[in-house]
Amino acid sequence: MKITTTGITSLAAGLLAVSSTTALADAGHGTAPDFGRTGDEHHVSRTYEVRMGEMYFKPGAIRVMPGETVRFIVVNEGDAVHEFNLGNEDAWGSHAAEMNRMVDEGMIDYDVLRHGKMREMGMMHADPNAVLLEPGERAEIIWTFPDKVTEVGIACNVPGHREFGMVQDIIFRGEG
Ligand SMILES: [Cu+2]
Repeated sequence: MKITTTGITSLAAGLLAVSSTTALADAGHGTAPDFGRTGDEHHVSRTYEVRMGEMYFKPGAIRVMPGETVRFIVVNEGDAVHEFNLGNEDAWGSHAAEMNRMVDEGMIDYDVLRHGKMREMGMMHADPNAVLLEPGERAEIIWTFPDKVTEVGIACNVPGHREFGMVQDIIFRGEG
């Protein structure tokens, strides 16, 4: 029965991944707490290079204006796989289960991402608000922040990392 169960689980995961990608493309984060959406590169007014390592993001203070579109150039300068995930506690909480499963299923090792396995399981980790990088990799996210000040930050949801300090608020100008 184990094979059957695994088959169903991975099919369900595949369907889930497809439907959530579609929802994100259509409507930002739908009814989820609004922490922004994918931005247009023509509207970028600020660029941050964010470096990730064990267990930090640099710079430690990222400041944005409400409604601003920011380009994040994300570099993993550490020795382990790290994630740059724009969101809030609720979003990270539900995403953490997926990340735990990716480790359990061997999709994420300490310093390697098994892309073949991720494809196989239908878990390509292609959310517009996040990138998962091996040591030495870099990626870019263009993000438009909400018009009003809201709770948003960055976190690494590789199991254990957020708990060990890979999380910080993004500061809206005027918040101090
Ligand atoms: Cu990390």
